[in-house]
Amino acid sequence: MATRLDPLDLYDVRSLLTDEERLVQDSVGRFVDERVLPIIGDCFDQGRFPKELIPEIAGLGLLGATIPEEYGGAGMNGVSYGLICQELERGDSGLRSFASVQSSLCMYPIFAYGSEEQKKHYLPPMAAGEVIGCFGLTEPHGGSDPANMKTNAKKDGGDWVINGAKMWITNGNLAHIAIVWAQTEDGIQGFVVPTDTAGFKAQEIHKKMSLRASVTSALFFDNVRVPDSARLPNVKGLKGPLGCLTQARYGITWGPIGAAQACLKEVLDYTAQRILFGKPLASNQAVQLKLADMARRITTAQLLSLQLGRLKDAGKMQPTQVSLAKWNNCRMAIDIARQCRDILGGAGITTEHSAIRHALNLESVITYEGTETVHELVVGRELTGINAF
Ligand code: TGC
Ligand code: FAD
Repeated sequence: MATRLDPLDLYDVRSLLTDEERLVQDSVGRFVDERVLPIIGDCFDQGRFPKELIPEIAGLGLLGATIPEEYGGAGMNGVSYGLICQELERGDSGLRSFASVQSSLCMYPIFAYGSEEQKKHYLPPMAAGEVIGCFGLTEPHGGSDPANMKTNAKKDGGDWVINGAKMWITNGNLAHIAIVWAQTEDGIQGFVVPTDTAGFKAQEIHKKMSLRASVTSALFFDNVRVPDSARLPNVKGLKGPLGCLTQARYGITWGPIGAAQACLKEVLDYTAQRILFGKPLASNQAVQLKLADMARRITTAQLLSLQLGRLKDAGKMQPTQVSLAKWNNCRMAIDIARQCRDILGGAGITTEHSAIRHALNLESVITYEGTETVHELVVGRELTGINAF
C-alpha cells in the first residue's frame, strides 16, 4: 500500500514551500502547540486576550513580518506571512486577529503611507510588541460602506481636530496608537493618534459570543487634537484604508485554513475512538463522506492561498482575487467547524474541544474585513463590470 497521505495536507502543499517558508511554519506551529493550545480554551471561556504572549509573538518576528528589517520588521515574503496567519489561527482566530491588525492594518499603513519620521519612530517598537496599534475604519452606522464615514478631521492652524466614533475595533483597549480614518476637506485621510491624547476614549465591547480571546472596542473622538505630523502624508481617499484591507484580507485567506485543520484533526482522532453501534464512528459511510468533503475543501483553500501568495510576492495580486479567496476560505472553515461540532455530539458544545470555539470565532472572521456578501459582490462586479453595491 502507498504511504498514507497527511490528512491535513492531502496534496503535499508543504512541498511547494521553500525551506525558509517551512522553517517559519514550523517555528510558529511549535509556539502554537506549546504556548497557545494549553491556555486558549480557558482564555476564550474567560473572555481574555492572552497578552502575556505578546513578547514571544514579537520575538518570533510575527509582528510586521513583511516589513523590511531596517524598520524592525522580519523582511519575510507574503507566503511566510500567510503561513504565520494559518498557524496562529490553528490556535485561535483572536491571536491571528491581533497579529493581522498590528501587521497589516497598523504597521503597513505607516510603512506604505507614512513619512520617514513616522516609519522610524513607530515601526521598530511596533515590531517589538512595545507599541500596539488598532485600526479605526468601521463606524456604528454601517461598516460595509466606509465611504460614508462621519468621523471627520478639521484643520485648525497647524493641527487637526478629530470628532466621531468607530465601532468593533480589534485591540482598541490594548492599543497605544490608533490608525484613524477620517473625512477631511480633501477626502478620507489617515492619522496616527496616540491613545492617551485628550478627548480619545476606548470602551471595551462585552457580551461577545465570538472572538472572546480578543479585545474589541468602540472608539470615541471628542475634539481630539493632533499635529499635522500625525497625518499619513502619502495617501488620500478610500484607497488608503482599502489598500490596508487588501493586505489583511490576504492574511485572512490563510488563517481559516488553520482553524479548519484544527477541527478536522480533532474529529479524526475522536471518530477513530468513539464506538457507537459496536464500531468506530469513523467507519460509517456518512461520517467518512463528511470527513472527505472537509479534506477536499481544505485542500482547495490551501492551493488558493498559496497561489494568491505567489501572485502577491510577484507583485501581481489583485483585490478581486483576494476577495474570492477570503470568501471561499472563510466559508470553507465555518462550514467545517460547524460540522465538526456536530460530529462531536454533546462533547462538541464545550471548549474542552476546539470546534465550537473555532465555529464561533469564524462568525466574526466571515463578517469582518468585508462580509461574505461584500466579497461576493466584488467578484460579481469584476465578472459583469456592473457595480451592484
Ligand atoms: P471603489 O470605488 O471600488 O474604490 C475606491 C478606491 O479604492 C481602490 N480600491 C482598492 N485599493 C486597494 N485595495 C482594495 N481592495 C481596493 N478596492 C478598491 C479603488 O481602485 C479606488 O481607487 P481610486 O484611485 O480610483 O480612488 O470603492 P467602493 O466604494 O466601490 O468599495 C465598495 C466596497 C464595498 C468594496 C468597499 O467599501 C469595502 O470593501 N467595504 C467593506 C469594508 C470593510 O471590509 N471593512 C473592514 C474594516 S477593518 C476590519 O474589519 C478589521 S478586522 C481585523 C481583525 O481583527 O483581524
Ligand atoms: P453592515 O455593513 O451593517 O452589514 C449588515 C449586513 O448587510 C451584512 O450581512 C452585509 O453583508 C449586508 N450587506 C451590506 N451591504 C450589502 C449590499 N450592498 N447588498 C446586500 N447585502 C449587504 N472594523 C475596523 O475598522 N477595525 C477593526 O479592527 C475591526 N475589528 C472587528 C472585530 C470584530 C470581532 C468584528 C465583529 C468586526 C470588526 N470590525 C472592525 C468591523 C467589521 O469590519 C464590520 O463588522 C464589517 O465590515 C461589517 O460592517 P457592519 O458590522 O456595520 O455590518
